[in-house]
Amino acid sequence: MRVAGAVAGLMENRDLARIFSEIADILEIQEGNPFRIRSFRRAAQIIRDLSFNGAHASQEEPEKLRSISGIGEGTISKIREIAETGRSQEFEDLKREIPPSLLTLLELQNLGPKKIRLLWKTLNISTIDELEKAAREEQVRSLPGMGGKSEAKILKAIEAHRLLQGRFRLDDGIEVCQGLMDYLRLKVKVKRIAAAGSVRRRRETVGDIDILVTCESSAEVIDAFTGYSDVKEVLAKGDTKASVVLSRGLQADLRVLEDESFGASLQYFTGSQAHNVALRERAKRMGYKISEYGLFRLDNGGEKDPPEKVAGESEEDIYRLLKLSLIPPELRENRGEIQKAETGRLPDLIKLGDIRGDLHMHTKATDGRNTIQEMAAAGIQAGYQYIAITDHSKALAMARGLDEKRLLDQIEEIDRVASQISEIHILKGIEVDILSEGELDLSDEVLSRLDVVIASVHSRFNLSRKEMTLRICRALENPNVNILAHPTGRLLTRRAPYPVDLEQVIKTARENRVCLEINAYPARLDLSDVHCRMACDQGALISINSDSHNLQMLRYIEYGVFTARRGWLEAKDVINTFPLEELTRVLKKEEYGER
Ligand code: DGT
Ligand code: CA
Ligand code: CA
Ligand code: ZN
Repeated sequence: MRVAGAVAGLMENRDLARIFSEIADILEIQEGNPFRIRSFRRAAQIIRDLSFNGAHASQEEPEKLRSISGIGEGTISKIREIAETGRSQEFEDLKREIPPSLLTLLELQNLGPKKIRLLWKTLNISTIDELEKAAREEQVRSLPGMGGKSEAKILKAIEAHRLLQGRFRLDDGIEVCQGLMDYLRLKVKVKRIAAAGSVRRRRETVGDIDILVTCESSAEVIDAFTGYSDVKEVLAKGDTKASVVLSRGLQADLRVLEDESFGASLQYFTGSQAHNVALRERAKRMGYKISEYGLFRLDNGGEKDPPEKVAGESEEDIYRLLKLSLIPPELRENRGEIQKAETGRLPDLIKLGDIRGDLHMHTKATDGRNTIQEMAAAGIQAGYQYIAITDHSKALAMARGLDEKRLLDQIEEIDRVASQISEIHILKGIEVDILSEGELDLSDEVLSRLDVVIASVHSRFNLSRKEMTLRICRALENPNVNILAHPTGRLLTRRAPYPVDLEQVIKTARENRVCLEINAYPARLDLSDVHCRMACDQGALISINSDSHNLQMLRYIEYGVFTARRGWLEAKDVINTFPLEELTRVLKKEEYGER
C-alpha cells in the first residue's frame, strides 16, 4: 500500500505532515497555546501514517479524513488549503517570526523548544554552528539551568547529529522512489525500470535513490525525469544519466541503459560496494571480468581477442555463471552471503506472507487512535490469525498509561469484544515500562493474567552501559515477560541507541525464554539487521511487531520483515509466523522454538 501523490501533482503525506509538525515547533518556541501545539503534533503524526493521500482526500473525499479520530474540521481545512495553494498561510506567517534555522536546532538530542528559545533570546544563537561555538567558548553555562555538563552534552549532540545527517528513512526512500517510477511509467514509454542501490537492498536508511531504465528514447525519459514535479534542483543532465534533488534534499540518480546490459547494471548498481568488490574478485579468479556492462570471459585466446560477453541482460545469468545461487538484494553486504551461495546454503528468508499476526499495538485506552474492535477488524483485513492488544502502563503518564485497575477493565473489554469476533484471536497484553532499577511498572499478579507481556525502556536513557544492561536483564528475568521491545531505543536519523551490552541482553533473553522485538516502525527498525542476526545466531527468538498507534500503521510490519531479511532470518526464527497454538506455547514458555 502506498501513497502516490506526486504522480498526480499532489503533495505527499510526509510533506504535509512536516508542515503540521513545524507549525507545532514554531508555536512551541514562541510559547504558544499548548492545546494547539498538541493538536498540530497529533495531526502531523496521523497524516504521516495515512494509507491514502491526505491532500487528495481533503478535496475529493473529506469524509475519509473526518472518520479518523484526532482529525478535526480545522485540520481538514488546513490540509485543503495546502492541497489547493501548495502552502499554509499560517505556516508562512509563523516562519517570518523566527529565524528558520531554529527548527534545525530541534533536531539535536535533549534540546527542546524552551532551551532553544532561551539560547536564541539571550545569546542570539540560531544555527548549529553558532551553538557549537558558544558551547566551546563556555558561554552556554552562564544561562539559567545550564552548566558545564550541558555544554558537553550539546557538543556531543551536535557530533551525533552530523553523523546522522544526509540519510533518509527507508520508507521515505521507497515511497519517493516508487512515486517517481510510477510517474516515469505514465509519462514515457519505458521498457524495463527498476530501483537499485540501498533502496533495493532495503537498508534501514538511504543516502540517495538509484533508478535504472531502458526505453525507446533516452532524451525523452531524461527530460521527464528532470521535469518531475518534486524536483527542486537538477544537478546533472547528460545523454544517459541525470541527477536531481527532490524536496527535503533527497537526491535521485537515473541511468538509461541498453537492454543487453540491464541485468549487469542492476547487479552493479544494487551493490553494496563491498558485495561487488568480493564478487569481482571471484569473477577474476574464475577467468571473468565483471562490470556494469556485463560479464566477460577473458580466457578466449590471445591478448588481441576482445573479451567475449557471456551475460548482461539478466542478473540471474551473472550469478549463475559465477556458480552462485541468486543472492537476494537484502543479503548483498559481503557478510558471508557469497560463501553460502556457493554451496546453495543461503537462508530461506522470511517473507511478508509468513506473518500470521501482530503482537504489539495500542488503542484509545492509551495513546492509540482506534478501538480494540477497529484494530481487530484491521487485523482481519491484513489476513492475520491473531493480534495482541498491548497498551502502555502507568509510568507513561503522557500516554495515559494503564494502572492495574484500568488494565483489568481492559482485559474484560477484550473478552467482550472477542466473544463477538470469530475471525481473529485477540491476545491480551501490555507494553509495561521497565523502571529505573529493572522493576516492572505493574504487579506480577496482574501481569500473570495476560497472554503476552512486552517490556520496554521509555525513560532514563542516560544510564551507563553497565547500568542499562543490568536494568534490562533484570526485567527479562521476570517470568511474566515475553518480549523485549525496541531493544536499543534508537530513532533513525534522530537519536542514537543508548549504550547497552546486547550480547548479555540476548543471552539473558534466551535463558528466560524471552523474545526480542524487531520494532517495525520505520523510524525505529530496532533491533537492527546486524543485531537480529546476532540474536538469532545466539539462539534467541524474534518477534516482528508494528507497534501500531492507529490502524493505518499495521502495514509497517513489512519494514520489520525487510530488516529481518537483512538479518538472515527465516520464518522459523520469528514467533509471529507460528500458528496460534505454537505461539501460545512459546508465550507460556513451554517451548522456545526448537532451541
Ligand atoms: P546509499 O545511496 O548511500 O544509501 O547507498 P548505495 O548502496 O545506494 O550507494 P550509491 O548510491 O552510492 O551507489 C549505488 C551502488 O552502485 C552501490 O551500492 C554499488 C555501486 N557502486 C557505486 N560506486 C561504486 C564503486 O566505486 N565501486 C563499486 N564496486 N561499486 C560502486
Ligand atoms: Ca543510493
Ligand atoms: Ca546513487
Ligand atoms: Zn508500543
